[in-house]
Amino acid sequence: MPDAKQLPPATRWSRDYLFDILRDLEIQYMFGVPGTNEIPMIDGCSIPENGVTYIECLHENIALGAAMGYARMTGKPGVVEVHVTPGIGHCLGNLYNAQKSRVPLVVLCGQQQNELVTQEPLLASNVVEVAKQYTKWAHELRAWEEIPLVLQRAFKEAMAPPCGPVFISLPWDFTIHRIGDEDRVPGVTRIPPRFTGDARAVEDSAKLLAGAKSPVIIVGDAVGYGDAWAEVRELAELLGAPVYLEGFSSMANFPNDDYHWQGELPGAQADTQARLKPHDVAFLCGFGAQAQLAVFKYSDGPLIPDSVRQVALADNTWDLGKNYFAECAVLGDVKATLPALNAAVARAKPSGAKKRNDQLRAAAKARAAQWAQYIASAKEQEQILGALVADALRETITARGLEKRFVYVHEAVSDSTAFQMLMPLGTRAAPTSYYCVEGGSLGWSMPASLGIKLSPDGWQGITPELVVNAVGDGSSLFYPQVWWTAAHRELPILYIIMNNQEYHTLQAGLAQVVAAYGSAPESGWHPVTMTPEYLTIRKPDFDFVALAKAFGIPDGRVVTKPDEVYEAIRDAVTFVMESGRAFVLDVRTNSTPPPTPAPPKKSGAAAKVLKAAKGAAKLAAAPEAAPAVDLSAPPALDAFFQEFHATEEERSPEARKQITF
Ligand SMILES: Cc1ncc(C[n+]2csc(CCOP(=O)(O)OP(=O)(O)O)c2C)c(N)n1
Ligand SMILES: [Mg+2]
Repeated sequence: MPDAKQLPPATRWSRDYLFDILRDLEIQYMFGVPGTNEIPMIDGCSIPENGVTYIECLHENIALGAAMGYARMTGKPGVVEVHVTPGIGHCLGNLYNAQKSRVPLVVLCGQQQNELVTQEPLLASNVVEVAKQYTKWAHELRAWEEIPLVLQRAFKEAMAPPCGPVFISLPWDFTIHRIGDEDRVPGVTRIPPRFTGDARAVEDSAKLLAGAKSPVIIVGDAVGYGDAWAEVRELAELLGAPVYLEGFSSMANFPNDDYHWQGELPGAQADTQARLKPHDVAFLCGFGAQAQLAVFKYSDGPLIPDSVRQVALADNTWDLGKNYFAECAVLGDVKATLPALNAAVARAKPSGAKKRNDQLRAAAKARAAQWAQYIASAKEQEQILGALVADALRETITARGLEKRFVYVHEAVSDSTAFQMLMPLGTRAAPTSYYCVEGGSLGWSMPASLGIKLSPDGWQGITPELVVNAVGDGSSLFYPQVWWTAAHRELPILYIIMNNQEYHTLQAGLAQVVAAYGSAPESGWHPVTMTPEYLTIRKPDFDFVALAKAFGIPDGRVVTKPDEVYEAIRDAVTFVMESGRAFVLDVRTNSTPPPTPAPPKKSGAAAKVLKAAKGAAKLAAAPEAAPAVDLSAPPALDAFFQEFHATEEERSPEARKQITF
């Protein structure tokens, strides 16, 4: 047996084909959990000339999630190395998230020795079958000679529009063949993503949109990935159209300081229908997640009502007319195609746009006022409402001028509206300033924060000097061992645990199921109790600061009172930015909705609303003068709908309940 130490350092092995590609694409990290089979691959990370560092994770779903964060923040594929059947099995949650969010990944799996697989050795199975349905391509190598061919195709596919994960099973013995110095992967084929849509289809779409009496735009992740805020803003202005984001947007797909912004579509069938029904034409712009809800009845009709004519633009055929008929369908990149569409819409001079823009501006002002009022009242409460955390982050980030130097990683599931409204995700930021996933498989944010922090050059003009991850207590408990990697790699990340000691989202989900089926003639189902213990996380209670300490993060703070929140966040941000170490804030947020002191204020026309806005500005200056504010749910984001289309019932806090999944 040759002694490795006696071989010349330039000796090349078949595993080095991977490093040729990583060098070519300037990919600096490989994420994984080691097994014997992966050792030759991981060993390649110890060769300084390869320029690749192996990031040790303590669970495969962490490795996969971290690679997603790296991919997001670099625009390049994340690379993961997992171990046989349990390795790929463990990372399915985030693999699913990556597929839904179209994150480019190359997942390598160390299969057992090729000659042995048929005999069913330890840990082996048909791993391609496991990964297949969540990937663009899943393949097990037939011969070691295939490695350069397969890897170049894998990276090419992961990066080709629409991006996504690819899975490659490598029988481990294939990776240690001697190869010559001249045996190299010459490069990876790159397919430029900015292709424009058919000119005729663009003209037809513009005609339909410009002729609408009440157009609406729904933006999906393709807008964020394409960095196409400016183009969508121009179209929204030309049309006078409100802009909704798809539910569980992976990025900030539209800036929240543009008055057309209406937040994400709601997560219930009737609510989605109500938002879209007032419109005659909808523009589905890179909108992939067209059914982000859990409870649906065919008898109650389609999510986009039949009365709404549809125009769709996407970089793939699947999303065009996916669920219903799209009268105009344009296959093209959003950023590359919108200039032509906008020009055609401008030429057509849509009527009524100015009036609608005025209404949208007034509604956005009114919404800001309602939120100022809500925050002022929240500060006076005994318990901490989640919105205070978002508001405090906004205050600190803007005070320190970090708008282009922070990334917010979101998994504070039942506080989504507050974070989306209050975080500085406006025109000074970029789509990549916000990270979430479309898939909804919990445990995406803490892993992703690792990979985001490992990408200092950033993307879309955003650098991750400050990485803040707000995460529900339940969600954080899927992978708290993330903290070991954060400590081991000295990654200064601010973790904020929204600790309400429960699965609040699921309590809302239970209420939604009962509302939908409790009185339905074909069902009438009711749970044994509406307040089940299995939806709480108590007895024993968690102390997240102590938990983080066990994983090697000694710095943290428990926050229990509203008046501590702002100072705690200011100090924690200073700590992570100056010490270079992670910090954990365990924020004890309210677990049951606070009492409702008064019904929501009735307001109708925009004039009335503006009056309220002025009042709220005063109120923010003197919060002690705050009148009773309904705190049972945060104010709505869809201001245009609330002011101009909603019924009194639809304006109620009940109707603003969170998305459930
Ligand atoms: C892997 C996975 N398991 C279970 C769920 C179902 N689920 C959806 S929301 C939720 C509760 C999240 O609790 P927490 O993070 O504490 O946030 P809260 O709802 O309390 O704000 C659960 C368990 C899921 N989405 N993904
Ligand atoms: Mg919770």
